[in-house]
Amino acid sequence: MIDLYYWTTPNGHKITIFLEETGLEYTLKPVNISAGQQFEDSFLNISPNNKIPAIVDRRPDDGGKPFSIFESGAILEYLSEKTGRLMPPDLRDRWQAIQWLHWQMGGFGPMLGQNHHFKQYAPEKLPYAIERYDKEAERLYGVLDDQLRDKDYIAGEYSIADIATYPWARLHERHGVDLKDLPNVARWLNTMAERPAVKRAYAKADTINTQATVSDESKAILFGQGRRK
Ligand SMILES: N[C@@H](CCC(=O)N[C@@H](CS)C(=O)NCC(=O)O)C(=O)O
Repeated sequence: MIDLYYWTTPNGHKITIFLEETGLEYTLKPVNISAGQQFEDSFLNISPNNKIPAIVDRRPDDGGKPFSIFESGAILEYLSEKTGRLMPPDLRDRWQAIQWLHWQMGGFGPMLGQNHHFKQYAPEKLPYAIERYDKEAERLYGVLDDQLRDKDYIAGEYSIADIATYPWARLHERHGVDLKDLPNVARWLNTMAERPAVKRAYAKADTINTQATVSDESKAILFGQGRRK
């Protein structure tokens, strides 16, 4: 029922986790972003920002024609509304989940992406950029640890806020973050990793792409983009 345009990256994993959690029927449509498949017209019609993930709902609830959505946060909200799952019913808890989803989308994900970029991929090692994003990673993981202090999950009960945040936080080593000072994040990461649906989502990723390294050619594709012609 759902076509998921996907690659094996943190933003891609968010949606496979959601789909595995809810059992919604889906078909994976791999888009190899290291090979430039995100620039194909058929994909751009669905995702004009040339990024995965994106979905097409072949059976939207209004009974109308197939319907596409890009941006992982919007997809999670849409699927949560469609299934009535993974969003707390209580007004205050629901808005906790929504706030933390937006925190992940606007802060945790983008800042950690820059952190990894300047440490791992930038051709020059720029101390200012590395320090800036290391500090930001330290700050953001601290904020998450505080939020998880007295809860099993970010918004109290398990929600799309956890699903959005986990694929990034599980890469804490790559962000230079040591869990020893983040006991609540460490506990939550273990809880998340043990969820059968999370295991299934990552097992599925391994069937799509086993290549973790980024080549010089793919760096040029991913990091050399200007305005599309
Ligand atoms: N805010 C977007 C970010 C998506 C994103 O950055 N996707 C990356 C992979 S994680 C991508 O498709 N990159 C391909 C490109 O930039 O050409 C979302 O959460 O959906």
